[in-house]
Amino acid sequence: MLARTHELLDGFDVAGHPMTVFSTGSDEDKHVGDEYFLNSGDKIRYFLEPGSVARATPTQAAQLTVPPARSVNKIGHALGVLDPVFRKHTFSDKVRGVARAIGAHKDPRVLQSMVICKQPRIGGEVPCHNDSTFLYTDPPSAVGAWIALDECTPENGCLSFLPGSHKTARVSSRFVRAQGGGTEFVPVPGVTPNEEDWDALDGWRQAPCPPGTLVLIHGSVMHRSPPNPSDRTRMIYTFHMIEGADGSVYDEKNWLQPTQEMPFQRLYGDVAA
Ligand SMILES: O=C(O)CCC(=O)C(=O)O
Repeated sequence: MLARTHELLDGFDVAGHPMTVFSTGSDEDKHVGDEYFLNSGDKIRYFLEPGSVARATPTQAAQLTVPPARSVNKIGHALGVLDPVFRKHTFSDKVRGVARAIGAHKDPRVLQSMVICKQPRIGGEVPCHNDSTFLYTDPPSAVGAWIALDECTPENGCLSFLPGSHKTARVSSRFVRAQGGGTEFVPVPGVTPNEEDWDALDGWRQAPCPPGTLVLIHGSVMHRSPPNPSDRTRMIYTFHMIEGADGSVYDEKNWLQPTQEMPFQRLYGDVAA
């Protein structure tokens, strides 16, 4: 998967990428940027590190300040379905066996699969969050499968977790498509938000790990990762699972929506090789 990631990055062609939209900030261009993000659930798209783009000026278009292969923050969000290498690993007997062993879902569906690059020196932070906020189901059911492709250390931005937070954090808001375009957080009706400032609490623990490690992330656990100021990449591959069996509702407001061409794939179903 690491070799394939480098192939994808080396093949990344910035021509036609809506990079400019993130820089000019005009409403029309922002709309193009939103479209690029919101319709990425059934595609392989490249999202840039803010630190890799020099903003447009009146006399010059936005441009990359680093080579294209170094500019990418993440590649998603249907990598595990559309790319043969990532698909092979996502729908492997090994992964299916792990999903059966943890028994979180009767009929797990795979969604939001991506590589996060955390590029040397410019790799940005992933702020404190839990995954069910982003992939909201009623009841909450998200589980992340996160696989280190590089050595992940405190120096290059390994994950940190707040142990036990999955038992107390309520999924009280969800990340949805905003009516006027773009995205926003809205409250989950009937769920009282926690009062904690999770980020500021004591007890956060870093989770360094060697390449090849699979980390299973409970949909309610608070986690985060800092920027990568080091000279080494911190590549990881992650996909998420939700309950697809009757009784679980995937929220129609969620930022990521299944499409007719690509419904969320069944982990235990047949996937074309
Ligand atoms: O890899 C990271 O730094 C963050 C990943 C993450 O937060 C997630 O997969 O939910």
